[in-house]
Amino acid sequence: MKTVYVLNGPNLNVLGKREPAIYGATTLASIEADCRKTAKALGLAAECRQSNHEGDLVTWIQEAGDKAVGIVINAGAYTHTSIALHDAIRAVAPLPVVEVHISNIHAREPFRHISMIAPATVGMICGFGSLGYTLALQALAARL
Ligand code: CA2
Repeated sequence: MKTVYVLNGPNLNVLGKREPAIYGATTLASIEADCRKTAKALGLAAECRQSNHEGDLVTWIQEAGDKAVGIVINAGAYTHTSIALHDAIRAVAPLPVVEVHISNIHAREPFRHISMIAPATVGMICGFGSLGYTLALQALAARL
């Protein structure tokens, strides 16, 4: 079975427990279960991981370069700051990477309008809540 890595960054482990007005009431565990189900329906296996540490995400992107056919990533706030994640994604090219955000980052504070990783990805899905992960997996599967 071909594997897709679904990576989530800092604070996404508290989804569904804080700020439901912005991020919804769905927990990360529920999103990950949905990802596994969606991936299976697409003939893929989802390997889901979350970390609050930038280096873990870099390591997992590198690992996906060897073990996966693509990556779905919500890098959380590192989206807006991390050249290390940008470089890691570039380093696994041509592995396709789809960026996801639960909220519409372009409709929020100016500091969220810039994604450091966007130029290294296939594309971004944002503003559709937890559905974004399903859409990202579908986009990745279509690309493969
Ligand atoms: O909209 C998204 O998915 C974000 O990647 C979520 C990040 C934020 O920094 C990005 O700008 C957009 C935040 C992760 C979740 O943080 C929470 C904070 C409080 C309660 C629940 C989640």
